[in-house]
Formats: sequence, C-alpha cells, structure tokens
Amino acid sequence: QTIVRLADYRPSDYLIDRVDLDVRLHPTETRVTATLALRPNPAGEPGAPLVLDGDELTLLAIALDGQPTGPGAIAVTPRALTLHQPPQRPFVLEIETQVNPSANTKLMGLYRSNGVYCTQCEADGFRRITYFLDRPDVMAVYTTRIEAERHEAPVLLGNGNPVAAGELGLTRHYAVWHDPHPKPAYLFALVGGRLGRVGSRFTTMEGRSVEVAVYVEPGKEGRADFALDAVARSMAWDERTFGRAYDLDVFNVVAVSDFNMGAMENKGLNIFNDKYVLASPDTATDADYANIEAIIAHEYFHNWSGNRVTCRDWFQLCLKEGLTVFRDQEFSSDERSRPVHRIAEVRTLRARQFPEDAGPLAHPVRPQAYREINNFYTATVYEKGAEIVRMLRTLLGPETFRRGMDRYFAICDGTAATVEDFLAAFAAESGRDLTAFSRWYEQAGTPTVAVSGRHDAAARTYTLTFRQSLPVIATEAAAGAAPRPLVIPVVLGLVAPGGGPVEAVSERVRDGVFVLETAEDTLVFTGVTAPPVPSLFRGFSAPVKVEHALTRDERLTLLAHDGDAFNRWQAAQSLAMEVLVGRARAGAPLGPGAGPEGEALTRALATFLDGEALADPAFAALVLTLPGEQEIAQAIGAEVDPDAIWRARQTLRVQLGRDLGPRLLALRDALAEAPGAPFSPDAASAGRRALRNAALDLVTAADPETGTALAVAQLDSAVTMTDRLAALATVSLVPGEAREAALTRFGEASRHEPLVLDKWFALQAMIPEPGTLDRVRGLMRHPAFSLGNPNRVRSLIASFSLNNPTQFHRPDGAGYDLTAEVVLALDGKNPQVAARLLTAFNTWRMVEDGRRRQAESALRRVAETPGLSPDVSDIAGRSLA
Ligand code: DPP
Ligand code: ZN
Repeated sequence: QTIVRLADYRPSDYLIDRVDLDVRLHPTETRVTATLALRPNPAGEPGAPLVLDGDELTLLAIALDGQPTGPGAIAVTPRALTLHQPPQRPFVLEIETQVNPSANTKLMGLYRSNGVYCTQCEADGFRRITYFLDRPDVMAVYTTRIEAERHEAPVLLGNGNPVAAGELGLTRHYAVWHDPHPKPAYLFALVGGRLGRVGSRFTTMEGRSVEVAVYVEPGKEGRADFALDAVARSMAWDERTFGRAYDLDVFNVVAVSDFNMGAMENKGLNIFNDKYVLASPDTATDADYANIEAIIAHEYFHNWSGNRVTCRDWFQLCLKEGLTVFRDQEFSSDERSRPVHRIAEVRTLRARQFPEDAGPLAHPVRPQAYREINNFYTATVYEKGAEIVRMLRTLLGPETFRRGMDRYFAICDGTAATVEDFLAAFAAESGRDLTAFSRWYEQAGTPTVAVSGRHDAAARTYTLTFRQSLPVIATEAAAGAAPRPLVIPVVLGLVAPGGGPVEAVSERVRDGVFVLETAEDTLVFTGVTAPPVPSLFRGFSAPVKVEHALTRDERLTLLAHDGDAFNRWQAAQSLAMEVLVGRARAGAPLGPGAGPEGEALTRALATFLDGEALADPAFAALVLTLPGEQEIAQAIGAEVDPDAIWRARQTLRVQLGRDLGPRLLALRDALAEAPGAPFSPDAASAGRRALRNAALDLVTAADPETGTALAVAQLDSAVTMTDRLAALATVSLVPGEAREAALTRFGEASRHEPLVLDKWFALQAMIPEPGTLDRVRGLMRHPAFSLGNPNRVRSLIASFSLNNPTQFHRPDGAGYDLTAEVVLALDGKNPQVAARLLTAFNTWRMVEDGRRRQAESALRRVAETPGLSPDVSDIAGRSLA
C-alpha cells in the first residue's frame, strides 16, 4: 500500500474544464459516457502522460477528439486509464464505462439503496463511475444527463439547476442538470428513484428565489418537514452570521437508508443518511431532532466552506470539515442554548477526540501522510479542527474574525485552498503573525496545562503560573522532534469565595482572555485583597487538559457562583471525577455510597437543584450527568480496569439517586407535560424531558424497584420517542422479567421502523452485563439486522464495541473476538464501515495487562488475515505499531 505525503504534493499535469455526463441507469449495467474537455496544466509537467483514476471500472469505448485512439496509445486497467502522449493543447476525451450499482456494497460511487440509485463520491468514489482526475484540485463545470425507466426512477436529480427533461418512447425518460459552479469530482451526485417530496421556497438576501426540497421514501413525507424547516433556518443563519447566500435556483436533500457517513454536501444535491432527515415525535428523540438540525446545517454550510472554497488536497480536509463543524456548532448554539450546546460539544470531544489523540491512531488535525484517506474522517479532523477555528475567534475577537472569514471567502472563492490560505486571510485582517498558532494543525496530542495560584496579602497580588506540555507523538513527519509550545487562549476570571466577580486587573488579560504562548508563563493580578477562586478556560476556551489543584471548597464555590455556565458544570464534573478516579484506581467494590466526597457532591447538587433546576432544566440535566466511562478511563490513563470504572460510577449514581431521590421525584412531577400538550422539539421542551429522564435514571439506580415501576408506566403512557426510549433505557439496566417484557414489546411495536429498531439494538448492545455478548450475537440473527446496512452495524455492533466498555473489554476477550469477527465479515462488503468499527481497539494499550494481551491477539488476528482492504489493514497496522 502506498503512502501519500503532503510534502509530495504536485499540481495535476492536466486540468478538466468541462464534464458532460450521460448516465443510463440500469440495475446491473449502468452505462456512463463522459465527455471531458481537458488541457495541459501550465503548472504541470509538459508532455507527461495523462493518468486517469478508476476503480472497478469496465471500459466500453474511448475516443480522443472524436477519433478512436490508435493502437498502443492507451493502457487500461480497472484502476487506471493512461494516455501515453496526450495532445499538448486543449482536447476532448470521450469515455464510456459500465458499472453495476446493485453489486456495489461498498456504497462508494453509484449504488442502490432500497431500489433508489444514488452516489457517494467523497473522498474518491467518482473514479468508480468513470475514469477521471479524481483529485479535489481538478475543478470542472458539470452537465449531467440522466436517463432511466420511468417506473423505476420517476425522480431524476443532479447537481446544479434542472435545464431539460423529457420522455423517451413509452417507458423511458431523462433529465438534464447543469451546475455552473466549477467543482471537484467528490462533489458530484445523482439520484434516481421513487421518492416522496416536500418543498418550500426561500428567497436569499440577494433576491434569488430558491426551490428547496427534501426527498424521502414515499409515505414518509410527513417526517421530512423538520429537515425542510432546518434548511430554511440554515440559509437564513448563514446570511445573517457570515453574509453567505445560496447560489443556485434549487437546493435538494435526498434521504437514503444505506449510507456510510451521516450525510454528504454534493453541490445543490445533498444526500443524507435517512437517520439524519426523518423525524416525527413518535420515531425520533430530542437528540435525533438536534442532530438532524445540526447535520442539515453542516451540509448546507459546506456550500461555502467546502464547495465554493474547496480543498487543494485531502491533507486539507480540516479546512472544510473543522471550519464547517465550527459553523454548525455556532448555528446550534444560536438556535438552542449556547452553554448547553457547548457542554455537549466538549463531552463529545473528550469522549471521542481525546482518546483518539492519546492512542495509536493519533494524528495532527492536518495529517502529513496517509495510506487510506477514508480513515481520516476523524474526531481530530472534525472536532479538534473546529476547536482551532474557535480559538482563532477567541484570539482575534469576533469582529476581526468575521472580517477574516469574509476575506478568506473573497480571496479563495472558486479555488482549491490550503490551511495556509485560511490563516493568511486572518493574518492579513488582524496584522497578527499566526505562525506559532498554526502549530495546532501540525502537532498531534492533547496538551496539558498545569496551573497554580498564589495570593500575596501584603502585596495584594494574585499570581497564576501556567505550564504547558505536549505529549511526544511519533508521527512520521515529526519523528523524534520535541513538540513546540502552542498558542493557547485562556478565557478566565476570578471569583470571590462568597460569590461575585473579583475586580482585579492584569494588563495581560484583554477582554477576559490571557494568551499562553510559551512553555511557562506567569500572570499577576493587582488589587486583590482576599484569595480568589480562579475560573479558568471558561467556555472551554482551548482543547486542553487542565491540571489545577483546586480544593473541594473552591470547586464548590465555582459550581455555586461562577458567572460562566460551562465552568459551573465543569466544577461539578471535576468533583465527581475526583471521586470516580479515586474509587476506580483503588478497585473499590460496588458500595451503597461514595463516602464523604460523594456526600459533599450530593449536598452541593441538592442546593443547585433547589435553586435553579426549574429555571434551566437542560443545564440541570447535564450537571446531574456523571462523566462517562471513557472519560474516566482517560483520566486514569494506564492499566485501566473498565469494571472498576463501572463500579465507581454506579456507586456514585446510587448515592446521587438516594440522597437526591425526593427532590428528583418532585422535579419529575413539576416538569410533567400537561396532558394533551402539543409536541415541540425545541430546546426548552427537550430540556424538560432531559431533566425528567435524568431524574428517573438516578432514582432507579438507587431504588430499582420503584424506578422500574415508574419507567414501565412511562413506557406505556409516553407520547414521545424521547420519553419511551429513556424509560426503556432505564428498565434495560435492571435485570429481570420486567426488562425482557419491555424489550420484547418495544421490539414488536417497532418492527416496521428500521430507525426505531436501531435504537432498540443499540440499547441492548449497551447493557453492561456479561449476558450482553450472547444477546448481541442473537440479535445479529434478527430479521431486521443486516451487515449490508451501515446503520444496523453501527447500532448493534458499534454500540457494543464503542459504547459498552465493560463488555467490549471483557476479561475473557470475547468482546474483542466478536468485534474482530464482525470487522472481518464486513471487510469484503464495506471496508469503510469495517475500518471504523476496528477503531474500537483504539484504547487497547491503556487497559490492564490481561485484557491488553487479549486485545492484541484479536487485533493481530485481523492484521494477519490475507486479502484485507486497505481501509482495515491501515487501521490494524497503525493500531499495532
Ligand atoms: N459528508 C461528510 C461531512 O459532511 C464528508 N464531507 O462531514
Ligand atoms: Zn462535513
């Protein structure tokens, strides 16, 4: 397998200006005629051969400038078409290929999902449709003619605007689409099938009337309205917030049920995993509604950050993904609650990105080398990439940041850009040198910032000392090199022990931001009469781990009084984390309570709940939620025993449920929905449901009998999927008859709803009991389960391997074996999904010795299997390296 290196980037020797595609859809013999207008690239090597990429293609015909190519002029394999001596002037290649969409189980290129023809071309799927220069810096104007049997595909959609359509004989028809905006091949898409439609109009700030539509499986139109509305809100938000208007006359979203990713931002024709489109109160949870809104926004925002300005090469993936995640996070924060959303972002980052950055798959936000690009659609590129953009805004301030974005879009519009181009726009706008800041893109690993504070009563000063350290990660490009200090924005404030801000000054703090740029630095506040409590990294202003020896009382002060909501939540998390790590490290048994530390926490939470739970239920639900098992494992760092972590967490949950029980039950009543009240997926209603269900969960931990009765009653009476699923999740943690009966009933009731069955699969796969392994094996034989559908694999198998730490890490290795077995069974069908599942082994080196050996042997078994896909062999190889 060849390694691709950023340092080896060279412009393409040829460019393609125009692409005319004629696609005659057929279930097994689809024919594609591509007419490519090519020319030598002035920046390329004169006279070089033209090598077009292909993948599993059958060539039917080829012509150069309308003539058959001479003998020996070309060489053809399924993976490449080489023209040895291309004309050194503009020329036209006409290439006819044949592909089999029904046999395409990789779900890359042209395939069928429930009979609907659809495409997925990022990162390199277009080469599975026709021979092409399949690289993002080759941008062309596309015209696509699609032809099909009318009964099979009454709806025919392409990129851009519709320009023609018509009948062909009695049974066939065609449609022609033209996209005036030059784009790389990965943004190409087409759809053909029987689809239901909901639509509306949006008038842009430039006065363009856009026809917006969402296409779904016929009969499910009623579940597409929320997504349709989310498109309109995204369009309006991007105009308001970034001055970005939509640039075509139509914007189509199509939901399909077999999809490797969440969704894809193809120009004018976004294709979505139906999980992120379909929503009704009785099939989708509040989390689903929030995800749909966020992903609709994400893909729409790509129209500027990704499509109008695309990436020069795949090393720049974060240029579009990190930036677009930042944009969708801002959108969700504006549409919902900013602090609540910030907490959710940070929880994801800590649960997914921090472990990735600490394990064998660690890589910089902009990687320097890859074997398989599909393995770099990671939490690091996306989520840490978004944090970098957020830090840039914190450093420059919102106005300068916005001007920098405007400049970036203005300068790079219509180009395939780099991270350097992005930073240059902000450097020019702010007059700042961002060279040191750019290390965030180059250095892997999560930095640690150690902070200590000292109050000098006589001098009335308060001194904070910051020390940053970065783990040494042996990436190929940075082998052996010591990491260099990062530019870390620390948003901070001082809180008086009794509450209220401390009016202290330091000339190094501007607008509440101190910038740590060296390995060590000291910050002195003057005019501080009494020892304050520092509130650091407010709003999680940098993706770092903070080591700060705050006392328990200081943390309690922050929980009660900090003006920053994020840090109030963080204070509660830190208090809990101390207890959890202490017990887990000691291997403490399951207990009725977590001792005096646990009591201090519950007392503080009681006060908190009494004071403000009803004012902000969503926030209160988060404050009540203990750090997750993965996060606790990260805090322990080595020789981790997942069972000890689970016992520690369970013990504290029991204590919270017991000590707060009456309050939690009262909150449930106070927040109960009025009978017959209309459903709303908005943040306030979702927050009330979240707190009610968090309360139910804790009450049940302490008193399984009472809790189960409440949960079963809720299961029967609930009118929303949120409440039903939460009740089922609660019941699922209590072994016994009631659980099995509830699971059976739910499964029966949802048997015609694949997306609901996914929740049912996932919930059972996450039960932290040894019996779960057999349960999962049993469910793999369920008629609704299929290795061919990525959503089913993710809900049943990935939930087990990635979200059930005690059972994935079973001491007998059976969890590892199951995962390895599925990875190997899946690899021949869908390597991308198989490789993603294998990343469950990411933390294998952190677990204690016995498990570690079991994990290693399962990983080796995968690695040594002959005929692995590049995707799986890359993950296996790096995991073991
Ligand atoms: N569809 C994926 C995303 O939007 C890759 N571009 O993140
Ligand atoms: Zn994206």
